[in-house]
Amino acid sequence: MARYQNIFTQVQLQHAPEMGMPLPPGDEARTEITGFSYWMGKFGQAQIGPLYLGWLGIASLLFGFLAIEIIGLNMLASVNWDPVEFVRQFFWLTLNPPGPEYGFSPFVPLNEGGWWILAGFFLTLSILLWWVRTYRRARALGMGTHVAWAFLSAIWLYLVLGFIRPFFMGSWAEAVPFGIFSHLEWTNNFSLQYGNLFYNPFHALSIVFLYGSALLFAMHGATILAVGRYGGERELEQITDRGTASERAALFWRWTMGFNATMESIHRWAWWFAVLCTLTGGIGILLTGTVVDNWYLWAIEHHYAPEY
Ligand code: 07D
Ligand code: 07D
Repeated sequence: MARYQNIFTQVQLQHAPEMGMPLPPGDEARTEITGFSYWMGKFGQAQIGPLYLGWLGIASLLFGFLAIEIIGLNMLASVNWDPVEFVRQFFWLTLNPPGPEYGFSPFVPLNEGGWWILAGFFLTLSILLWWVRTYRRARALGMGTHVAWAFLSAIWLYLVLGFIRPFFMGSWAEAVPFGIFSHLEWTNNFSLQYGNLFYNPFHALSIVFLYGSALLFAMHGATILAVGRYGGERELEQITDRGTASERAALFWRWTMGFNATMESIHRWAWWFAVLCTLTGGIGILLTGTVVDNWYLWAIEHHYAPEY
């Protein structure tokens, strides 16, 4: 009987926790606590921890907690501090940015958007510190910093939405509110106000990479699972030999569509598609209202939309 077929049928071994390589002296910020979870083992590794929690991680968590606290307490205040109503109305509660009368001033009364600026400041600090953490942990492990740069692409879109574009528009009121449905309303209104985002070619590009990421993920995930019976997920051992899972996986795509990615290039495809989704998205949002006021009229002018 095959004992090791693929990630979903791993034999779970309970053993002394694997602590990883020793860290250089003075860099011992790993928590020693570890545990095993049978159910986590069904989805990934059964061993939980050790976690590296240096000062960057702690500071990031603290600032993130502060932001969530400000958002939560403001939401609670908006339902007269009634915890039942807070839970009942949670999805519709919101903390809004300052109104247009305040422009981009950093000095806004707390209850008129000042709390939003503070929460946004702490959230951004938290995200940026977490970014440094992804960079530094990768370096400490002697890895490339690809994860950090991909994360930065998402942060770029986040910063365009909440800071860079409002800065260029001279108004906090352009920024996204904190709230589940309120941020969806903002998204809808943004499209309506600027003449239908579907006519913004960068929105189209962003969608291409979003859909493309899902397609690539499906193809890659399916391919590797399909060669799981030959040990395909153990990629390193597969690269040099003939007749391996890798070779079958590559041949499958060459036979079905005439072209195959390589074991390395497929991950570059995935990285670029994901990164370009938020990179082009951020460009599209930044151009809106600053360079282009109405995407539909822009599209007609540039023969991107038909003139009815
Ligand atoms: C699965 C990884 C885990 C992450 C999760 C999200 C929070 C927010 C805060 C109550 C894929 C954790 C959520 C920490 C709690 C408060 C104040 C990632 C996975 C599970 N959105 N959006 C959601 C954010 C924008 C849009 C869901 C964040 C833009 C649409 C969730 C940001 C626009 C839809 C959420 C952000 C936009 C959503 C699920 C920041 C244009 C949905 C997200 C920081 C891009 C979907 C009710 C998810 C939904 C949804 C979070 C920005 C549009 C609450 C943190 C302004 C159309 N968004 N969003 O799974 O169900 O992501 O909404 O920029 O349909 Mg959004
Ligand atoms: C938001 C990056 C920031 C997130 C960060 C994460 C935390 C939580 C918690 C760990 C998502 C921080 C995380 C703080 C930590 C835990 C638990 C990435 C974010 C840093 N659109 N649209 C896009 C489609 C329409 C609109 C992108 C489709 C309408 C606006 C995407 C359709 C209108 C914006 C996309 C459609 C409209 C977008 C987002 C279809 C509304 C944007 C890509 C089929 C009625 C955003 C250029 C992404 C953008 C965006 C898809 C329709 C509005 C490809 C498929 C016409 C305002 N739309 N859209 O990765 O970049 O987001 O646009 O109709 O701002 Mg759209």
